[in-house]
Amino acid sequence: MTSSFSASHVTVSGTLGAGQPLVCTVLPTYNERANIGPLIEGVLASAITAHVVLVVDDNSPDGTGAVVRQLAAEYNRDGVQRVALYTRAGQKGLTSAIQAGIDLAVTTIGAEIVTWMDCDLSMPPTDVPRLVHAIVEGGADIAVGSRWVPGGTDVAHGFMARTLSRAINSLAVALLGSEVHDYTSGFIAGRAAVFRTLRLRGDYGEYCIDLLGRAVRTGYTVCEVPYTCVPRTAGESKTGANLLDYLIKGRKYVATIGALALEK
Ligand SMILES: Nc1nc2c(ncn2[C@@H]2O[C@H](COP(=O)(O)OP(=O)(O)OP(=O)(O)O)[C@@H](O)[C@H]2O)c(=O)[nH]1
Ligand SMILES: [Mg+2]
Repeated sequence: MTSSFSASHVTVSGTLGAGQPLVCTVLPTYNERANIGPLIEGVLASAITAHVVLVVDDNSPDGTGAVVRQLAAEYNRDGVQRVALYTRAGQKGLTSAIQAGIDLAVTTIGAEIVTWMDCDLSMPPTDVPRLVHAIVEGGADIAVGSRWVPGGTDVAHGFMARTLSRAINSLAVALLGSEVHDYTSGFIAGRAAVFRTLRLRGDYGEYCIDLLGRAVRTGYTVCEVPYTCVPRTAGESKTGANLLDYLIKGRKYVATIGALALEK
């Protein structure tokens, strides 16, 4: 089976948010059947401008793609496409899935702003407009959903994971710059122009440190928007939750910070 994109001719009608920037939210999924429906509905219900949701699914065995196809049939009416599905077969990986989504969003869909987030509902879809607003009204090039600025917090993870995240982010702030306090956020919005110059690198969450570190260095305006990370209530974490999982992840993050600091 080859990869397929069910929105090869995405058309966004002039009646949908005329004069406003088109936003595309990329949703990378692997086995998120129970979460993807409420997430798509939440993103589209709270949208403040013309908005397309693009799910990049790695052929999830739990049938995530079928849920998306059904929602697409409901939402895509009157020549206006709001929900698109890109199914990658024989390919896996969070970073490459997000990058594939960004490429389609910028080139095929013609989005002026691209956002993305985890699909476990830990990042509230109602916060997407706040990120978009920081770009459209606030003039930022990149907006970062941040747990580690005043007004933000993480009630999803235990003490060990939060402490590790804070320690890694403190190191990143010290070595990469204090423009960002949640380098491992994964809840991002950015102007299309940013993604024409910066491509994601890495396998998993470290791509975010790398992207934000290079964005700061490039001189892009990065703005943090506080949000509350809430627990996943359905499906399984792809990261795991034991000490070994966190240490393996943490080592990669520290290595990424170190490599970027030396790359100057
Ligand atoms: N397309 C695609 N998406 C993935 C892959 N691995 C993880 N994801 C998605 O990446 C997002 C983050 O995964 P989570 O399971 O929430 O893992 P996490 O956020 O690192 O860990 P938690 O802190 O436990 O939430 C979710 O939307 C996953 O479905 C993958 O290989 N391909
Ligand atoms: Mg998550």
